[in-house]
Amino acid sequence: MRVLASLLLVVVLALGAGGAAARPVDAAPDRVGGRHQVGYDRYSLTVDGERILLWAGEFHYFRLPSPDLWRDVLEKIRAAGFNGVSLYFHWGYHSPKQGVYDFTGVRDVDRLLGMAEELGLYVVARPGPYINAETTGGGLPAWLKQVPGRARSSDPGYTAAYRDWLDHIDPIIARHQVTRGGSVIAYNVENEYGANVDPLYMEQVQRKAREDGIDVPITHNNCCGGNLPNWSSGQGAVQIPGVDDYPQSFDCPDPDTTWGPWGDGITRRLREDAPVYAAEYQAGAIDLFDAGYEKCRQLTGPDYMRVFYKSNVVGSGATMLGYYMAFGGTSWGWLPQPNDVYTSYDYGAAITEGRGLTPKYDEFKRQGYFATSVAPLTKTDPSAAPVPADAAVGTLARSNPDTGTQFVLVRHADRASAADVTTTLDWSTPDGRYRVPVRIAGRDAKILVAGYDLGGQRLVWSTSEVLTHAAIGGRDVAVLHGRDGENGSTVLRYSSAPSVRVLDGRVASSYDAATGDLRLDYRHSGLARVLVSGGGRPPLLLLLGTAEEAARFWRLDTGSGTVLVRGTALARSASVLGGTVRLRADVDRAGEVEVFGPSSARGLVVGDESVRVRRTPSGSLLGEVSGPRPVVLPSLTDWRHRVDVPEAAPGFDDSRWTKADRTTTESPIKPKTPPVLASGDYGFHHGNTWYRGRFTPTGAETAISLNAITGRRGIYLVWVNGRYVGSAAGGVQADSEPVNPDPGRGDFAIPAGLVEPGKPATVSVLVENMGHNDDWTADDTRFKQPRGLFGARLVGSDAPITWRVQGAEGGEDLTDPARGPLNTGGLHGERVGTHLPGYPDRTWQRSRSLTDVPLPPGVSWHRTEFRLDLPKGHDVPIALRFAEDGSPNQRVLVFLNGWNVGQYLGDLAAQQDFALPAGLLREHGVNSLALAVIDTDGADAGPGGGSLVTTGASRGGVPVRDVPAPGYAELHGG
Ligand code: IPT
Repeated sequence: MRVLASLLLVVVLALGAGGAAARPVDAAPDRVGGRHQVGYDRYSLTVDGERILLWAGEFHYFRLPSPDLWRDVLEKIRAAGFNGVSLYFHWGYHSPKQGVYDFTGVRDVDRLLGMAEELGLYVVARPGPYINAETTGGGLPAWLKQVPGRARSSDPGYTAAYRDWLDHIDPIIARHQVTRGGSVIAYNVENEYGANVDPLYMEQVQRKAREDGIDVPITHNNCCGGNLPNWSSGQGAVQIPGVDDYPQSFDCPDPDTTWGPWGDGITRRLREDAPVYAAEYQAGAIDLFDAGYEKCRQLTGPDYMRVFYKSNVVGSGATMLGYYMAFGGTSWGWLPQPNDVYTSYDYGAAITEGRGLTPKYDEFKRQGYFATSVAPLTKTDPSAAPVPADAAVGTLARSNPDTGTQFVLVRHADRASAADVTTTLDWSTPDGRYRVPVRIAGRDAKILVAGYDLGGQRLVWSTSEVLTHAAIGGRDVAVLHGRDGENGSTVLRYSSAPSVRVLDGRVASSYDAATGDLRLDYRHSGLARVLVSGGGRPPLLLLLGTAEEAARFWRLDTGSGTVLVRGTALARSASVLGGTVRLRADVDRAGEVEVFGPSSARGLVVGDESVRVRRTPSGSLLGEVSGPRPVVLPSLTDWRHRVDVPEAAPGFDDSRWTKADRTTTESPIKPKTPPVLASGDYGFHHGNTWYRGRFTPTGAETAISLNAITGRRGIYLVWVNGRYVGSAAGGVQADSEPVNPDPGRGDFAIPAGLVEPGKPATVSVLVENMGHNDDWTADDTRFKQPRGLFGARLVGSDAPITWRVQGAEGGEDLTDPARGPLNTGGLHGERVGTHLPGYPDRTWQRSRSLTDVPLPPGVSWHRTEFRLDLPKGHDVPIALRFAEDGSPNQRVLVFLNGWNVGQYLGDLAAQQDFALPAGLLREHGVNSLALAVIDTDGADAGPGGGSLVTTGASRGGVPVRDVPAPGYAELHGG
């Protein structure tokens, strides 16, 4: 918690006398008395009485199956100025079967919380039990669909099930609480629990958390404004009720014109005695309409962030914010909730799926550094705003009642306006009344500060925004910024005329002896530097940059005080030892690096490179770092393949498959025809399921009519007596509006002569399960939708069909717990280990490329190996890229070293790249790639593309160890 401690110090120092009088949280006395006490009042959270502005980014560990990369992402989140992370915990990801839990390997959340703690990131722990999150079942385990009792209610069956989850997850969270020396600062129960609510359940989940030792404040995230219960009062009320806000909607296809269709984004205050909490504030979008995530990134880009985030902070006074998502990641395996998302969960976030930093990251940094450096922001009340001379400009203000510091939001009065307006504010600041020039060009908003004790300085007002400031090397260093080409003015106060030296750029200064005001006027361009000394205050180095220049600064805490770094693509941490600053930084190109550190610092080491530096007139060290080494990726030109559909053959031995003969089901959705064929009722929950039916033909049957429910984009394929008779799209939901009694219907003609009267015939059906519906409505009607066959009958005859079903090897009893319940389904190849490294494919046919291979309908497997030896000490994100013009009749499951990293859909233009995360990817060694292609028409050759690409290499990164998981030999004794 060292970093946290120093962050706190900044807060304490700046708070001065106007400290907090927040009340402690109710908690069992034996739980308090750990390392720190967490409290809150109407203004903010507090730790040991000191106020915190919680600026958190959402991260889903389950969408990055490589624990060492968690550190990479968490370090990037912290480096962007976040002081917290918001973490969902995914029940179904840990539990393949009722009573069975796994918290090891890629599921080791104790390790995750330990990392957050080491990095000084506060955690809002969100263990559900329900999480939504566009993941299968909304985080509820698939086996829960067989448990009697409505999910998300106080029904006994559900209660026993979720208590078992909390029995496992709560102790892990509890031991990482701030109160016990960890960094968990709040605990969120349930998720947008607004429809069909059961207050007793809300109360019981909280009581359970308390019994399990949770003593930090309990929060909730209310959805969609308006009338849904928000748990601010009454039975089931939480201590800090929060609000989820997605002002830009999910309209990714239309990023340029969309502007706040879902409200102006001001978070409502829900309780007078608790801080305003923007629990999920939109920081990206799900790609509901297949526009591709770059468009979602545009939709929620820097313009939106400036206007909506700043309006929210000043408009609502929120001091707890969770930005959804900071990094989205990958819904690998069968993690997606298929009706809303596909494999990639990039989310158009500030940090891409390939862990790259975007212009959104820069904007987060500008706002996050400000929000976590300017302490008076932790306690503000609405106050009179300066009046603009031009009514086209709108202002809002808040001020700190103890320090008087003012925060003024300046933006267009009409929030849709993109005009370029320059005007003057008539501003009564704590230090006097001023006429202050401001400009709002296009979609912009600024938070201007007045009356602020900036370190040892007095900031009277500025039209530049504050990035951050710190005491470094015996003086105050402050970074202020404005948009390129815009004028800026900054007024500081002194008791006598200070000396002003402009070290760089053009800055005019004037001193007014009557007021003591030193006024600086300049145009933002590059980075100007001004040294102010004397005047009765410690020296000040003022760095006045464009927004772009400001974003190049990194603020790092070391044992020897704060260090500011300028110029590397990322700076993760720094230490100062014996006059040398050691920087853990990522470098994506050769260029300048500058360090503002203690005056004793003379040397600089970046990564393992000693950098020759000189001291600048600014007192900093300046040098040149070298760029990354070039990376050449191998091309994949040696494939082996085979067609693999033994289940279709009439003589296939299915005697060990499970009989599908149940007549009842827990699901409120009853099958269209008996018996129950839903795969979940037989313990097969994820991926593909095979069915084999037998009937004795009468001779009159002309077709077989089936229904299957798969989730959006799912399909099923049908064979009769070994002959392929076609495929159909699976249904999403049996009873969606308007009521649909016939979901995923397919009628398959039985060709004349294929079956003979009296002679037993077989029908084989392969049904894909794209993932389970969520439970947003909390009424089981979506969540407990069946998957697999939903109805089956012969057309022309009443001959009964008897069925057997087969899914993943072992069903709920996992044979490969390291990769877990969501990695494989019931394809023959998955069951025998074809997807695993070391599978003996030497006898298969060879091809140079996937497109060389003609494919019959059904399943074929394609395997290759490639060797990597990436430059040491580099981070080289790699993806597997398919062709853009895929066949609508093909889909491909991609297995990297046995891990299912996603599904390529030939007709989904939105995703061709599949992230191959280091850890699963052997960066120094041999990798196995196995593709299961499911083809529905036999007209096309294999999928195009299939090449390795990198999304940008840098020197730096974090050390990544291979994620341990068994190969073919270990699992199949080969
Ligand atoms: C809200 C959920 O809480 C979150 O889990 C996720 O689903 C997110 O939105 C969308 O990505 S749901 C809400 C905006 C209706």
